[in-house]
Amino acid sequence: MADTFEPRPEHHFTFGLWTVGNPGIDPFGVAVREPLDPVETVHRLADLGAYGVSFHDDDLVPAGSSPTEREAIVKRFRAALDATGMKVPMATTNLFRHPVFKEGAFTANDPAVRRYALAKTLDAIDLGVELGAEVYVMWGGREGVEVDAAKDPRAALDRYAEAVNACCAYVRERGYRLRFALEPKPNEPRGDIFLPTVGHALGFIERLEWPDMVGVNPEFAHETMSGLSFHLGVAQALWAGKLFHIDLNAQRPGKFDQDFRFGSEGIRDAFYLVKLLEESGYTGMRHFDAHPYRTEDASGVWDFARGCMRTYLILADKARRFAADPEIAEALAAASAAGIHEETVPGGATSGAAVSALRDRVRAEAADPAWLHALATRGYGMERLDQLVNELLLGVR
Ligand code: GLT
Ligand code: MN
Ligand code: MN
Repeated sequence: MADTFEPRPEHHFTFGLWTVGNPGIDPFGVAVREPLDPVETVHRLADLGAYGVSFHDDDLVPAGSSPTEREAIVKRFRAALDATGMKVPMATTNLFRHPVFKEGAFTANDPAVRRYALAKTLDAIDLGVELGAEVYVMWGGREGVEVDAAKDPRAALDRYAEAVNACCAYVRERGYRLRFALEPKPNEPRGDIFLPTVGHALGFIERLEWPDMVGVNPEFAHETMSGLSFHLGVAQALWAGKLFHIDLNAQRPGKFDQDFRFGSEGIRDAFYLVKLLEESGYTGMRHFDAHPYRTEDASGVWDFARGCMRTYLILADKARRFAADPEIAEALAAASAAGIHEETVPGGATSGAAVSALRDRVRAEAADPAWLHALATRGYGMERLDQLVNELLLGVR
């Protein structure tokens, strides 16, 4: 049944083939669902109103396929894309499943493993670009350590940077229109992973050869695992002009990487995130990197996919209501929320003279104890504001 929250291609919702295709394997149990044919995935997601799909090289072309098999697979997949109008905005490499990557891929101690990882990535870049990808995600799940004695972490970062530089050099040489997005994660499957948070990744990018070609792909679950605010991490990525892609899902802090349906946990965090994305003018994909509960059969998989997209649209609607709500506007005024947009140093913080003039002015004002007392004792009305947001989210306003 159609309603206001019906997903449509212009909403730019995308799913990894590995998400709806997740068979429900966990460290304690075997698969509970049959593998999904990527062509069926494209059709089902198109029917649900998605914009496109993403994939790891091996999700589409199983490892060990011959060139003829690859060609047949790509042809059949492209036919599904053409028939549905679905796009492939992002692609990535599986550098974590094969045992060869058990000690790392781009940061493995053994140069032969690193070279294999790089060659596999270049092949996967060709495949992604062939199908239209403009963003290439790098999630370094195996780039990490359990035994600190065995790896020089500074050299590992050199090798990591070298691998990203090599991929950029290849893309430039080929003339591809492709940008890279590094995906941070603190741990799992490795004990500790390099580039554990958005902040670490942003710092790393600035040391690369072509920093403009590289941004981030933050994931809700991963920042939340670190006990961090996803909303603030994404805000900083936007501020730095580095939000090239995003992985939406749900996660409770302090747990394994749950990758639940978007909005199923942390609904307030999800709300502030959607509000941020919608208000920032972010034009990229709203990509779901989540998977259905292990309890689900084939039909539950599509309930899951539909739920991710509907929750996003519902929260986008809540964000519009937030902006239009007069009582919320009053509470925001009481909190001086607009004040954050005013320059601290009128005329610009880069002028030493303006900074000194400001100091002199403030000194004079602060000499009056009443002035400081008024600032110190004022209220911000945030209890009221926060409750208004709760009531908005709970559907009573
Ligand atoms: C894997 C991981 C995700 C990454 C995918 C891209 S693979 O499912 O858990 O967070 O985004 O490599
Ligand atoms: Mn995850
Ligand atoms: Mn992810």
